[in-house]
Amino acid sequence: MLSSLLIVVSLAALPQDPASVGASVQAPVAAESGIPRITASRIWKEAKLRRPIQIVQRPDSNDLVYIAEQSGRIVELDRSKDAVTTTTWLDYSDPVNDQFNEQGLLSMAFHPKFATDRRVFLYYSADAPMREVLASMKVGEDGKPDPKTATIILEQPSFEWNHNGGTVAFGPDGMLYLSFGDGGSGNDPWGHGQDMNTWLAKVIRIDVDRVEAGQTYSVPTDNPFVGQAGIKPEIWASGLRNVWRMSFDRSTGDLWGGDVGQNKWEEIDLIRKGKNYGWRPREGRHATRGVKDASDDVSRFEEPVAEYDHSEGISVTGGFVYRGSKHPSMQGVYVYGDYQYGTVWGLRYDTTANALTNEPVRLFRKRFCIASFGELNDGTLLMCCTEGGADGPGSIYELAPASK
Ligand SMILES: [Ca+2]
Repeated sequence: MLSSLLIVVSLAALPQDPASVGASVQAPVAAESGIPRITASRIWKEAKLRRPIQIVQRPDSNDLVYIAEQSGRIVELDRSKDAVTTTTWLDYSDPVNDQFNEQGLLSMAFHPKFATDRRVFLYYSADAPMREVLASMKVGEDGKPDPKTATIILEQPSFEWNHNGGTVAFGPDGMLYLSFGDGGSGNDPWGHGQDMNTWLAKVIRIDVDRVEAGQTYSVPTDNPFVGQAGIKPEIWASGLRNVWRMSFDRSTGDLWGGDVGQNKWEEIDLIRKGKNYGWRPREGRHATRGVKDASDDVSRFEEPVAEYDHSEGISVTGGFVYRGSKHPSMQGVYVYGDYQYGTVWGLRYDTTANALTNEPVRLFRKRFCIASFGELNDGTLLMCCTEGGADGPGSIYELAPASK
């Protein structure tokens, strides 16, 4: 214990090596250390934002940051100068339908090899008919996405305005992962959670690089249900009610998600190959009482890493594991929050032993809606919010240990 603590102390004292900035840093983790007091500081006040729902950094530039707004606009923020500048990078508000609270441009991701594959991937709601769309667009010579190159990769019909997921993210395996909600309404009336013949209430995994002529993606042969009758082969994990945000731990490759609960329990899950996360027989670590498929049989289902009840929050926003080098005390802390209550927690989890190293700690609570957390290339953790409630102006915060 003492030796690992010493490592952390000595790392903290070292000046930051400029060569390591932007690289994936894997500093030793002091697993037995506690969760530091983490706070949020407003940054980039110059950026005029409206309902920001995601912050993404371009893989090939540490200066350019992209903020997706629910309306379908993406803002490019250049932080190379003292005063950041913002421009509209893409206005896709025509194809995007953001009529209701859980519709709109919901997620974006750059191709992980963006230096050579100039595609950006968008996940959004569309109308007439109501559906969710995963599309790609090529970024042109002018540095902006060209809507003329828009290619629809897949579409999922929507029945209700709510529970549309969703995050699009690339794994360390180069595959595209996408989370779908259960199709909406309440209490999963269609039973999508446990229906393996739909993408709804699932995380899917597809390959957008190895694509046959006439197709827009392929199914990786090592997906867990390939070749099984009555099961969509794209499915990676099931029984997920509405994973609004998920992210990969850049050090371990683990996929973390926050699954939004129904009436009682919000949960944090480690989303693993072929696992069933229990919705709707279970909500959090609890049987969904009063329904015919309620289950106490936890052997069938993957239990959450953490949960909280509706006295503490009502809509979980999954976050990121901190892997930057700037704040050694935050190394390995998974930070997440509640959209509606503005509460932020941190925990540590040993993904090999499958056990919490540190129970969730409440870090702070603010009076705003936490739409997303974001991770810059150097591991810096950000948070994007709407101030003073869902219709307030957008803002960006940086998370860091509180100064003494
Ligand atoms: Ca669950």
